[in-house]
Amino acid sequence: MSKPLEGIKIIDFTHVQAGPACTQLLAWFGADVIKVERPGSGDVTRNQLRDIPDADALYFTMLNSNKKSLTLDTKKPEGKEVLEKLIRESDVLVENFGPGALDRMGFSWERLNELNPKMIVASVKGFSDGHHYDDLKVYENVAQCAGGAASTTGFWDGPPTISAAALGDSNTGMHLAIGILTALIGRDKTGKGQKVAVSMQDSVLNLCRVKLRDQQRLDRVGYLEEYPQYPHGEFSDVVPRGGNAGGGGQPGWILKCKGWETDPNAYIYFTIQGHAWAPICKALGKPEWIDDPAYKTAEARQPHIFDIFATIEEWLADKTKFEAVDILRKFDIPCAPVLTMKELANDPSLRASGTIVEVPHSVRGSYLTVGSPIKFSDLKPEVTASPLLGEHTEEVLASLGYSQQEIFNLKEIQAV
Ligand code: CAO
Repeated sequence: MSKPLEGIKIIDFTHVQAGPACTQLLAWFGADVIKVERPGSGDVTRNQLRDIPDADALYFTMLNSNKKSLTLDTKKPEGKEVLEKLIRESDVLVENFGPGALDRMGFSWERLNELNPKMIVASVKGFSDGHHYDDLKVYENVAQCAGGAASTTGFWDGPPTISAAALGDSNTGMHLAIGILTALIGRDKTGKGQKVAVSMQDSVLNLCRVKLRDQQRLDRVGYLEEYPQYPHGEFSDVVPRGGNAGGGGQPGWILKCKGWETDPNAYIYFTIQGHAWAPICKALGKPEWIDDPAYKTAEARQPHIFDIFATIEEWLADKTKFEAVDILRKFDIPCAPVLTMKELANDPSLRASGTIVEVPHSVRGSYLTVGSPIKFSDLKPEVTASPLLGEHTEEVLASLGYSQQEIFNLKEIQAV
């Protein structure tokens, strides 16, 4: 069966995480993704945090599967010439260089559009064009701070906190992938390419939209009833850090289970859904709470919600996180164990669904990666190894019409 993006040729001028996450996704879905890398060094993540000497680091292999690697010094005239040929026959160019780098290389949007008016040019930058910080280089944690995630994550008595989830990097890459697919559909109608730009700040803020909701509620009423600060604590004029509070209309918290004293992850997340109050009381062996006016409504529960959580923790004291969830699931209570990376890596369900996949690699042996989180009825994305640096240089140059002698000469000039 042909894959939906088969026939779409993508110049992958990306590095580190935000851009590569985007192009990897498109490669899984069938696009021909050619990663253009600097001769001799390539994407910096090939060397970062290596666990095996002389083998591409996991940081690289887990973000660049299913791609080809073409080494090309695009600052040299011969490299520019190859890139121009590639541009003329590609559908998309994706880049996440620092601000202005592509222009300095001689490939401004205007020039790219002139070379191939049908090509979509997709960029990740830290801040959007015209923003007062649009000259800044940005990494993940910088974006989490700039996009509102850090000020709203963590505990109220601690500093702003970074999430381990790549809200700035991979999340921005996913936004960009949506933009590229939209522009491709648009091109089918107009025949024209366009520029697609996503900033890391905007992408983080998009995921923090409920915090902007909360800022407006706070401005209006002066408190936020689902936060731990309510009703006994203080609110200032900015959205506070709410610890592990649920962000919707149902309170939740991370609760200790059996073994928490020695196992830092012996916890579950427990949600108190309003309409599930009766099942919760039954599950906890507290049927008397069902109609007790001090417990019956969400409003009545809120002032002593942490006493309720403490009672649930007493119930959890002799149950592991897995045993607790197995009981609570029967009562329709939204909950989950706090899972470690080790548990996730070995989870049979995730292996069966293709979310955790083992990929053979010619140098490092097999490694685990996260496969497509998007599941289709008519497409099963296969994850193949990331390319070695320059692995496909000859193949790509030959496909552009270069003879063996020209390829040899080019490689000499480029010092590949
Ligand atoms: N041949 C020749 N030169 C190449 C090349 C190639 N194949 N590929 C890249 N280069 C050059 C670029 O032209 C640029 O040169 P100049 O700065 O002289 O114009 C340089 O390599 C790359 O610069 P950079 O600014 O992208 O790299 P950096 O390591 O200084 O910064 C980063 C990295 C990520 C902070 C920056 O790229 C950035 O802000 N990107 C946008 C935001 C982003 O995507 N960040 C997320 C990264 S994931 O955490």
